[in-house]
Amino acid sequence: MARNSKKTIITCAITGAIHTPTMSDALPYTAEDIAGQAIDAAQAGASILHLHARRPSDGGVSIDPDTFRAFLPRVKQATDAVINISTGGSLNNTIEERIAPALAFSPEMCSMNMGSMNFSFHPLAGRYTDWKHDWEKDYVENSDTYIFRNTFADIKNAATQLAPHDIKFEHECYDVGHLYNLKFCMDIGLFKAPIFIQFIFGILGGIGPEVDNLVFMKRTADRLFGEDYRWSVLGAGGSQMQLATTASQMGGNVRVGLEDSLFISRGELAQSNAQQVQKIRRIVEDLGCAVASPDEAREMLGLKG
Ligand code: KMH
Ligand code: ZN
Repeated sequence: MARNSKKTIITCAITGAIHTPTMSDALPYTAEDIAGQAIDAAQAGASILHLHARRPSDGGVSIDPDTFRAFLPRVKQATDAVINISTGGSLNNTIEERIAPALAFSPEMCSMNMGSMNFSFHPLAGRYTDWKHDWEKDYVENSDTYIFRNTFADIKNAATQLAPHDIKFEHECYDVGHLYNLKFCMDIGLFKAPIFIQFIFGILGGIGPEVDNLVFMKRTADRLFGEDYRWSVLGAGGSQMQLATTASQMGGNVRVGLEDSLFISRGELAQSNAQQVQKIRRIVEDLGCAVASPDEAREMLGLKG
């Protein structure tokens, strides 16, 4: 399969671990709402559903497999979308805790974060709203609580435990150095080609959301991985639709969803995940590309099915 397939895979990341329900009424956190929005997103054209779980009581992040169990069967029963379970957890979970849901459900895909970093919701991502938060003060004074730990030992530990499950990883690369980390991990035998890379832009602590940076990440990945990789783009906050559009025109795949941005356009909160999927689907198709079905995505990425 050619790397730059004409079909575009849309991933939808339904709720994540960063945004809070106080920021948008649309952010799902009960099992019912996560399932409902995931099903709607799949019906709108998302062939991969990237899933986190949350506590139904207050919307906080949960890595308890039981909270996934509360919505996964419903999603699987109602759609044939590829299930992608996050191993990101929250910033204070250990890697053991973070991989527990993927080990419990052995999905077709799960995330694999490729480096340690300061990880903050970018202040600019909220520039269109009146959210009350002193981002700068918080991030500086509480820096220690914003460290996203993904050491080589963590990556090796996760990769080794997940290997028997034949799960395709969504390699989360937040900066160009993470591509070199990934290459190193391949060289020492942790991951086998073809790999699937999610280029991530606009997280404070990672590379910024400029098109130049997308071209740079892509060119670097071409150099490091040649024909051995497939790729997708995630722009956080206000960069979501612009970078997804650019990626689709460059032959890549796209990720949208309320995990990555709460907006549908400048100053306007999205009503749902499906609304974002509909928008990027319309753009991709208007610009002459076709959207991949779940089975086409399975074939393009070489999933276990
Ligand atoms: N929250 C995104 C920027 C994960 O779930 O492992 C990256 C992500 C990580 O989706
Ligand atoms: Zn995620």
